[in-house]
Amino acid sequence: MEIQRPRQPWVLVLSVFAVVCLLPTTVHSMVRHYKFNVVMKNTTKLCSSKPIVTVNGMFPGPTIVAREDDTVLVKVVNHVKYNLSIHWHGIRQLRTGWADGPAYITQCPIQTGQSYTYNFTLAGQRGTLWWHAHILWLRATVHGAIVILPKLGVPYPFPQPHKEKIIVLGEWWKSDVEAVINEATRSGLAPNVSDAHTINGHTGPLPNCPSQQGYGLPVKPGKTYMLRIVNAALNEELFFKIAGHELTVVEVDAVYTKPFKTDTVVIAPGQTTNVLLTANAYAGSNYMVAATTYMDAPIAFDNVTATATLHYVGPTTANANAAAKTVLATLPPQNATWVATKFIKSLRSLNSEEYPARVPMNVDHSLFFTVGLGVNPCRSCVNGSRVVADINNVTFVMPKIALLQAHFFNLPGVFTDDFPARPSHPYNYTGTQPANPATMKGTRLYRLPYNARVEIVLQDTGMITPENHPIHLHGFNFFEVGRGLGNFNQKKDPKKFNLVDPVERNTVGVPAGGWVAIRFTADNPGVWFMHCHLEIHTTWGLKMAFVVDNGDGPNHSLLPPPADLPKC
Ligand SMILES: *[C@@H]1O[C@H](CO)[C@@H](O)[C@H](O)[C@H]1NC(C)=O
Ligand SMILES: *[C@@H]1O[C@H](CO)[C@@H](O)[C@H](O)[C@H]1NC(C)=O
Ligand SMILES: *[C@@H]1O[C@H](CO)[C@@H](O)[C@H](O)[C@H]1NC(C)=O
Ligand SMILES: *[C@@H]1O[C@H](CO)[C@@H](O)[C@H](O)[C@H]1NC(C)=O
Ligand SMILES: *[C@@H]1O[C@H](CO)[C@@H](O)[C@H](O)[C@H]1NC(C)=O
Ligand SMILES: *[C@@H]1O[C@H](CO)[C@@H](O)[C@H](O)[C@H]1NC(C)=O
Ligand SMILES: *[C@@H]1O[C@H](CO)[C@@H](O)[C@H](O)[C@H]1NC(C)=O
Ligand SMILES: *[C@@H]1O[C@H](CO)[C@@H](O)[C@H](O)[C@H]1NC(C)=O
Ligand SMILES: *[C@@H]1O[C@H](CO)[C@@H](O)[C@H](O)[C@H]1NC(C)=O
Ligand SMILES: *[C@@H]1O[C@H](CO)[C@@H](O)[C@H](O)[C@H]1NC(C)=O
Ligand SMILES: [Cu+2]
Repeated sequence: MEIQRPRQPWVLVLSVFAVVCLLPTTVHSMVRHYKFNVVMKNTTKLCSSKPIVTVNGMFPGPTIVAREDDTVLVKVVNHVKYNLSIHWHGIRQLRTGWADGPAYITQCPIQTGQSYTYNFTLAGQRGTLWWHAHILWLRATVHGAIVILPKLGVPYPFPQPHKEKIIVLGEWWKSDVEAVINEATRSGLAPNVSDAHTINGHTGPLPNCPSQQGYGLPVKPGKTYMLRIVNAALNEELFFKIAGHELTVVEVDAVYTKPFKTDTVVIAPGQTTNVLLTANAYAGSNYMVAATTYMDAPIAFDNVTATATLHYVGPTTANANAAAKTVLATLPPQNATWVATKFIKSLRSLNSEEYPARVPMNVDHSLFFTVGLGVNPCRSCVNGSRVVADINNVTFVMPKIALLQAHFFNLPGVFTDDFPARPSHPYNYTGTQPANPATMKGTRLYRLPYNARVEIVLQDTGMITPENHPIHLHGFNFFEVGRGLGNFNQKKDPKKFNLVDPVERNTVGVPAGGWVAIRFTADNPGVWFMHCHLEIHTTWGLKMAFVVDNGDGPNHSLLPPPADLPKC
């Protein structure tokens, strides 16, 4: 994914490098205009073709490239039969919640034939993020990377790489994805798992489709590259690996980390990871690049590995020839929890003078949220029951109009602000499960005053099965101050919290049968969604929202809605 041709003169769809060269050197922040035409596009993978929803006919979609402090305007025009909205995943959206994107949370959907211009400023962030549809299961094909370059003249806190490459990992179904989730919603059962994974839109050759080309990653001997990796898969955490090469992690979720070396990257849906790759292996071989599922619960998963090829190029090593031997990657087994744990425990904020970790030392709101599955009665479903998911036993019900509008205009009857701060009936979450796996329904929010310091312990439950849940919070970054297996212990565990250099991010994996503690400061007024980034769990109801009140004065208040905000 390097050079993509602009569809229209005013559509900036260039490579990272091209844009770097074109950036004017006199202006310090600029307004960047993009146009996203959402259109169907017939696409062939796994040797069969189907129409998919795309932005500008591309899969993955166009990359947004901007600098810290720039304002980004994206005009989204909906030419497809589905309702649509787009989320700018990880962008803080300070006071601009109207541009966040989750349908029925911060906006009504952009209906067929309509358009909406997302308007937001990139304040205090630099690194890789991504954008994706935030309605139905459209994000399977409606997604792309966001590259936020540092301010002009500000270097990376690591040696400048020779080149940068975007690596978007995805999941592909042979069937229409909306048919897959509709079928599951009707039956009350889990949806079909995907048929393949993709690396920048390519599966690589597969036994049942050997002609399928893989993505190619050309490198020059001795040079260092930065890979900006995005996990855009719907339901699967992934291991990412390049045979014969070590990777140095330098950033996650657009926050610099202390660099560390690894041979395997672990990345959950919603997360991004920047790594440095030095081309220092034998240049006469090709090397397999692989993305494969990490799943340590007894749940069906897509076991098809996506492959790409790293190959050396240059005056003395013109080995782009297919005859060169390919060194295969040794992949961890799907249930290699130890590989995931080692990777996750290595992540630390850089916490330098320039990039300090501003961890809240004290907490005003201490929340304990269980995350897990449940089963509710359903007359029309297979065997009369439906699998659901919940936070603190509440299966979230989507409202009919956007929560942010209801909040801003004080519309009654859309939501209540009584989301439980802790379970009403505590039990041994990772032990024997209660006989009744039912949940309750509600559109319940948790209210926070401006600047409240918040701690949330996210506790996985074993209801139906323990499982890893990548939890994503909109509107904020948070610090992962602690994690562990079993039940969180309020007396012992906080003593082990890292309040010095914990990793700062927007999506965190709650380990299967364990817990994670996060902290953030609620310095962004608005309504902010929090949900599992496994799309099936979100669909099943593993979601809630915070309503953060305005602070003092206009600078600490939500802006009024833009004139073209879609209506319900
Ligand atoms: C996709 O292909 C079908 C038939 O193969 C055709 O009818 C349809 O017009 C094509 N759609 C697009 C968007 O190209
Ligand atoms: C974008 O939002 C800012 C306020 O944050 C406003 O000043 C500006 O006019 C908006 N731009 C457009 C094109 O609507
Ligand atoms: C799901 O998988 C089953 C079994 O392979 C198949 O019969 C069904 O058509 C699939 N559903 C969709 C929507 O592809
Ligand atoms: C992947 O899963 C399918 C279906 O469960 C199974 O038939 C196949 O053997 C598995 N392949 C590998 C490589 O494990
Ligand atoms: C991982 O899965 C393999 C089978 O695929 C099984 O033999 C092994 O016990 C599992 N390991 C763990 C730690 O669950
Ligand atoms: C439905 O119930 C039947 C009979 O108890 C059982 O055999 C079957 O496995 C159940 N199906 C599912 C999907 O749970
Ligand atoms: C919770 O369940 C686990 C697993 O069965 C058990 O080891 C543990 O002792 C239980 N804890 C309590 C407080 O009962
Ligand atoms: C969850 O709520 C349902 C419905 O009110 C109730 O039946 C169930 O016992 C509750 N479960 C827990 C663990 O609180
Ligand atoms: C609001 O913020 C702007 C821009 O940062 C600043 O110029 C202005 O003084 C602030 N106003 C108040 C009342 O703090
Ligand atoms: C699209 O969104 C509008 C506004 O919420 C809603 O009235 C309509 O039913 C939706 N259309 C579909 C097909 O879901
Ligand atoms: Cu989940």
